[in-house]
Amino acid sequence: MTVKAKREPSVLLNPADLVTDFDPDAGLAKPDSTSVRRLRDLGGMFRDQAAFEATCRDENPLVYTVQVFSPRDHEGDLSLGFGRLEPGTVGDEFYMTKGHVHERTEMAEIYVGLRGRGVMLLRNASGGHTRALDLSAGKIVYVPGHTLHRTVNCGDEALCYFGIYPSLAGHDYSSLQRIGFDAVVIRSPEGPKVLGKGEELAVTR
Ligand code: PAN
Ligand code: ZN
Repeated sequence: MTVKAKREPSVLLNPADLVTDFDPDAGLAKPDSTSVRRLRDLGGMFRDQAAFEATCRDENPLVYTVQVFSPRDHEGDLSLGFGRLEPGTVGDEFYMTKGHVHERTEMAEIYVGLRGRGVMLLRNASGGHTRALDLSAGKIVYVPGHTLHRTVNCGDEALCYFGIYPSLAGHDYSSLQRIGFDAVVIRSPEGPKVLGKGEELAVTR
């Protein structure tokens, strides 16, 4: 019996959808979608609730923008998220993303630091302690599947990066509320510090 080779659908129907310009500072020229997070979207995530409320009282500053390039979202496809995280703090804690685990938890992601000074917090979704890795310009961080991930801007300029992930990965923010990160990144006179349960954590570079 002969088995016919399965015909793959052509993906090059519209090549114009498969290419975009980008700028490491400003992002993508032709994003397929854009989302903006302001400080009030991050309620309950900073350790100093009084400082959070004081900062939000009169204004609602921009914290980060994510532009997604996702030409196709079938099994096997990839998407790219360009993140731009503004500099700032709530109390002494640096601005950060919400953080999530992928809905398809087994799916990994690769982050590429483009500009600025940043840290990624990673935590196994089944527990264990949070780890801190350098995500400054010129760094690449591999986020394995089953891992909560958050980016933190610990510099004085915007932190810009790419995250490249399977298009079907999805974002689960509810596990974050259950598990969270047991570490914060704070400004100190000696420079940025990552504090785990009361003790300073080393940043893997
Ligand atoms: C990134 C993130 C981006 C924003 O593209 O979505 O850094 O972080 P939150 O989604 O946690 O708000 C990514 O990890 N995508 O999978
Ligand atoms: Zn992700």
